[in-house]
Amino acid sequence: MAFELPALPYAANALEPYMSEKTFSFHHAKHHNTYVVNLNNLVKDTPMASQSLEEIIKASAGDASKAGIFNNAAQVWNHTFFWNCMKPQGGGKPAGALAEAIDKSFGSLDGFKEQFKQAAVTQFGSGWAWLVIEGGELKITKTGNADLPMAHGQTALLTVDVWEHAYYIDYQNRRPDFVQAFLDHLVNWDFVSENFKKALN
Ligand code: MN3
Repeated sequence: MAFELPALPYAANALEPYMSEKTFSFHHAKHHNTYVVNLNNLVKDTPMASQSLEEIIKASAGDASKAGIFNNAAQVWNHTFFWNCMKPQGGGKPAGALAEAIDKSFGSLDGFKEQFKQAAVTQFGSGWAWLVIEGGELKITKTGNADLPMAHGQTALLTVDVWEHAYYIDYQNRRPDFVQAFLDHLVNWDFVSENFKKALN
């Protein structure tokens, strides 16, 4: 069964003006779709064709002979996760146990935002910034290219894509402005909270 490009969890113009329909027309319909097409071509007629996306990612991580498979599988996962990390009228504040954990780990929500933004801005070249949980502790990390927390024994709670294709149409070279808008107006804290609860169970 081939992998399919998942539909966006909102309309392609729903995150305007912070992320434009034009950005989605490339980022979802072209970039994300290309990773899906490439992955299907790479695993076709191999034992991996019957594996889940997560199984493929874990089986190919760190294996140089499977770098193409890892890169495309991880990018399929990363983008689907990223779309779900955002919602219209997002941003605001987390609630409940997640809010308490963020305060404990980063001092405050503002402290978290500052450190997350710093990770996103200092990721040299293409990659991702993450809020992860590892051994019960919240951590902020960054990864290059397609790399992701799953390959490092961590569970992803939140991510932002800092490849130039994620922001160039709307922000040109201003990655810090993009990350700030993501934090202030786009983050879907309900999704992050669900991920947090699942990771603790
Ligand atoms: Mn991308």
